Amino acid sequence: MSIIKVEHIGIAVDDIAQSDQLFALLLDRQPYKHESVEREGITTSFYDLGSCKIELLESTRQGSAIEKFIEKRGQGMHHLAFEVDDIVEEMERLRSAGFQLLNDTPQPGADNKLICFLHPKSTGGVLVELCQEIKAN
Ligand code: CMX
Repeated sequence: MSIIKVEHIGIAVDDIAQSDQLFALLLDRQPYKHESVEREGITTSFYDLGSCKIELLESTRQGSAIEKFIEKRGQGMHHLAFEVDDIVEEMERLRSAGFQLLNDTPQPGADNKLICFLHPKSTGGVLVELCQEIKAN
């Protein structure tokens, strides 16, 4: 098995505190985690829906991918993340199939994951993330 399921949907927001109020009301639950990812210049909150999660993303750095996205398109759906069981193997499969990978090697991401993004120009306009849980040895 390669792609297992939709792990989460990423939503770019202007103000995470404000959006947390909206999404807590919409989803009828509180976020289970707030986490900043320095390398990406973002802060996040995660909502657990059982089979899938919702990730809110706010930019914390000028020029970050989230800031650029909101400038161009406004708040809204930013990426679709698929859980994979072997990210290196899956990256190789997709690279060979002609998809444009945005990372040469898996990178550490939020929520204890190794991640890799695929350019939306090669995936029909959807920014796709592959993610694999980092397991403690
Ligand atoms: N979904 C769909 N299309 C997107 C997009 C997105 N999230 N972000 C940008 N695009 C589009 C742009 O609108 C642009 O389209 P047009 O040429 O039609 O205007 C096109 O992709 C290319 O844009 P670009 O200007 O060449 O490139 P950007 O500088 O906007 O970068 C991208 C786009 C995807 C390469 C960059 O955002 C990236 O590297 N993303 C991966 C990292 C990331 O998103 N990190 C934040 C989340 C981290 C996390 O969840 O942990």
